Amino acid sequence: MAPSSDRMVPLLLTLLFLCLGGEAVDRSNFKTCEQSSFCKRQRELKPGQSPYRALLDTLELSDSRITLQLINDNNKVRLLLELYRLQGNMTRVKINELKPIKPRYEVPDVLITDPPTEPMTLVAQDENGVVLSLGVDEQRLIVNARPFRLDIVEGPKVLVSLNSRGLLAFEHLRLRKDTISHKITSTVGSMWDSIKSVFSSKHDSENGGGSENEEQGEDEDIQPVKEEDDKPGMWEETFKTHSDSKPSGPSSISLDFSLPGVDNVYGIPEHADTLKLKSTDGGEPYRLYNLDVFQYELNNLMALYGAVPVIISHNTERTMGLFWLNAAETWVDISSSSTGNTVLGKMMDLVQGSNEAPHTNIRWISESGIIDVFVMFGPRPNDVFAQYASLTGTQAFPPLSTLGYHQCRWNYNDQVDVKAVDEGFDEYDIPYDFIWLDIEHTDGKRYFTWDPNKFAQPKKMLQGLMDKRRNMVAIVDPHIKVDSGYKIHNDIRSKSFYVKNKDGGDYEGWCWPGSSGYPDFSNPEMRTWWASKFAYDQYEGSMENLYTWNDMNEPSVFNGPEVTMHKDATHGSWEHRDLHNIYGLYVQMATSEGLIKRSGGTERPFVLTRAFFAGSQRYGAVWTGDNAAEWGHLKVSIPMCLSLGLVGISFCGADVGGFFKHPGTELLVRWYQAGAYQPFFRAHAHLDTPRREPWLFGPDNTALIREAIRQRYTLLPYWYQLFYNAHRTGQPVMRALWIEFPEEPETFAIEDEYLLGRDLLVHPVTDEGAKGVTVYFPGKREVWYDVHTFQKHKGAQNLYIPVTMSSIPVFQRGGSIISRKDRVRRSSACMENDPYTLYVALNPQGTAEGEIYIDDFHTFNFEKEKQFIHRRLHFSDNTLSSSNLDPDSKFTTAAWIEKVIILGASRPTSISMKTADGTESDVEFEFDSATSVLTLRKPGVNAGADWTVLLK
Ligand code: NBV
Repeated sequence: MAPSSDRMVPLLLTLLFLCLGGEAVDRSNFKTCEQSSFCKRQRELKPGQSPYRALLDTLELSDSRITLQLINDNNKVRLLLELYRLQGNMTRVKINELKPIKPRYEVPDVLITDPPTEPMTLVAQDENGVVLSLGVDEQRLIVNARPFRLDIVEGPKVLVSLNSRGLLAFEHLRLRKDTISHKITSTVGSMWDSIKSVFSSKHDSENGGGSENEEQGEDEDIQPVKEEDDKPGMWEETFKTHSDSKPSGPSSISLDFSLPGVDNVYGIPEHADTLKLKSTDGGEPYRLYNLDVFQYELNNLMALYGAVPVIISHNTERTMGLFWLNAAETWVDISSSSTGNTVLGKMMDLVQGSNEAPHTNIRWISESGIIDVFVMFGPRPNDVFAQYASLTGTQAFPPLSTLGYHQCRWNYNDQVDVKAVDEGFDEYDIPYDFIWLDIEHTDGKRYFTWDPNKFAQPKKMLQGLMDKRRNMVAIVDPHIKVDSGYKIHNDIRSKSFYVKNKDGGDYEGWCWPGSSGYPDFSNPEMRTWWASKFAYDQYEGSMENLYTWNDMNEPSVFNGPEVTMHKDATHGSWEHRDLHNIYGLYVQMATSEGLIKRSGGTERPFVLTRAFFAGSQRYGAVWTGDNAAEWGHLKVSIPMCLSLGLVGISFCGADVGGFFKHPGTELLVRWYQAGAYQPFFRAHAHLDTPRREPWLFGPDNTALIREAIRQRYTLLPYWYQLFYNAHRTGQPVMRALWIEFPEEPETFAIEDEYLLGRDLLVHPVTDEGAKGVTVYFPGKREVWYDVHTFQKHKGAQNLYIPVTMSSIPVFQRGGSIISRKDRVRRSSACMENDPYTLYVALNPQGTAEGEIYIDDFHTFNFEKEKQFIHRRLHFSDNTLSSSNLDPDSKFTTAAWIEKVIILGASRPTSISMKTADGTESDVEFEFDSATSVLTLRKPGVNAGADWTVLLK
């Protein structure tokens, strides 16, 4: 039988991709800064020539907000500067046109609340500037009038300067030349006039009427078109065969930030590059523009699937953050140097009293929108995480099962295949929690449906998994097949929920189903409708143990410019250009709301997304997309996930084994070993690769993979506790070493090892043929215990640790207590009530401290009803005790403590256990003097109870 056209389309598209893509990324599909006209225009501006001046007589100071007009002395266009002091040691700086001819996009839905403000007071003012007190730690904000410049100082130190290099540039909205010449007579002209007058009066009243002084009178709102309006790409831009009609003309914005004393900056994922950001001097800037990059390359600054416009700066004294809230295409230039020879640089040197100090300059450039930037002053790393979390929220607390192992490939062929793979895990005694279905499970790439032949009884399949306490994830992509026989499409079309093209029709592009529409996820009504489609009676064949994967949500448009949506497509009154980088967030947001709703608000959702933005942490997990089965890709998964963790997105992982190509067994085993210690642990593979289930590589390799996965399962209590902590505080689960050792410069560039929480140091083996790894043990006063051999290593040194194929170098910090479940079963749910083992690793002072967190592992009751157990475990003076961290919490568990293992102990004569009711009993123990390990057997207390163990 000839393949149906439904099946031919993806086949052809895959072939096309393979032919076009070849072996590595085709860079010519993606713009360089030079090819992106606004980036080019902005980068041509030279530092030290700022045309902006602050009009001090326009200063208005209310308790919590300061406004001040800025004027561009070249074209007389005015900007409105707004300053806010935010609670929690942050400052917000907004700059917009004073009177734009139409509103400019301000990113909604990212901030979780209107950030609470604090008062600022005027300290001094003269004709050169203004000094304001920010209320804390002698922090002051200094506005320099000519040229405009903002410095935030603390005591004698400059923390950050804005526009100190004079690169503030605001391309004001303007009318096209030909529109202006016909303004009086044409309908378009009068339409513009009415839009303009409605908007100006609204804006005037919001901004206290503005100032009517000489430079920008009423009739000057529409500027005569000058030379500067005619630069290439301002009114139309062509890239390859695509043209961008730019209905609003030029609209880009830029601002520079100087960070004296700083030479380490991190963040702005997603790039397949180093953790510590590099200088872009003489090269390409970092690009933030969510794109589906086929076969992405390592070590370059090209954009990838997601974008979080946050930079974290760090030196031994202070950690700070800059959050540039803009969802348009953005480029970031970074240069690190001493202040140099410019006049401004010399001034800065004077303020700092040195010209030797390191210095980092950061420049953000975005295509449209406004300048809205949050400066987070730390000063410690955890303060910055708390500050950013107060703005954009924290990591969604995932169901425990999602922290287990996930088995995926493109594709599991049919129900029989799923069953066989599921049984394989039992046969080979390997635990797993989720099996995944990729796009081929659908009826012709119509999401929310099942292939009628291959997946004829989805409920039967899901029930089979449920009986084994396992789960499934099925893909739901956001491109919708244009097909009048497909209800989802018909509904979206009839409700006019699709993104529109520039001419007002439904935007159509090519994706897996062939011709596809793209729902406008920026529309809240559309999102509510989408969410309703996950109801059990809407999504046929779905059950409670079916969760969702959103792929291709950059969005990917095979025949679009740079494989994405045309920028002049529209979302209501906004262009796609304005909100491109937040589209993917909205897709995951709507999907996760759907999963919550289908359970009546009780169950925690799980949604994996490929595209993301600031705030995406609130909606689920992220993975690093289509990597390859190469050692370099295994290595880069660490800095990629560390960078995401720094900006709030903790639930991160890379395709274990590599998506493209087929890994050798050594690479595959090493990848499992590394993946078992990364937050999202999923194996995945391309359609064209040979099968890779863990038992296909011979018994020795199966055993190694089994052991790696089992290690993951034993540590689930710790992972769960770390995610609970991330959910409450914004602190990353997977942490760069410098976060915990901020005063130790040796840690600042380390990216081949990391910490899980505070207490587990992980250095996966990521080199082919490795016989050892060099581990940096941080902390002068720390000791670290090998979790497998219990060997103790002193901190603040590099040590060569020999490895074999079974080694996963992991070390527990002395001074910590980690809870594990050492009896591994089929899936995490099967281990729910299993007993805990406490690993107490003593520091040189003979003390240790940790936590244990338990709840029902899947509902929101922990939040709504305080149904949880959260206890502090503490060891000092030979006494180990468990005490309640939250007296209002209520939950009971059947799980008990079956063992306590104390590392770095000495031999006691006896051990007794005292419970809350006063009963005391002896505890059996063993002491190994060779390793100094003391093992307490069956202390026999409930994991939720108060108790004390006394070593005599
Ligand atoms: O849905 C197919 C794949 C998926 O397996 C992969 O994980 C995604 O990143 N998808 C991309 C589309 C095609 C990739 C060539």
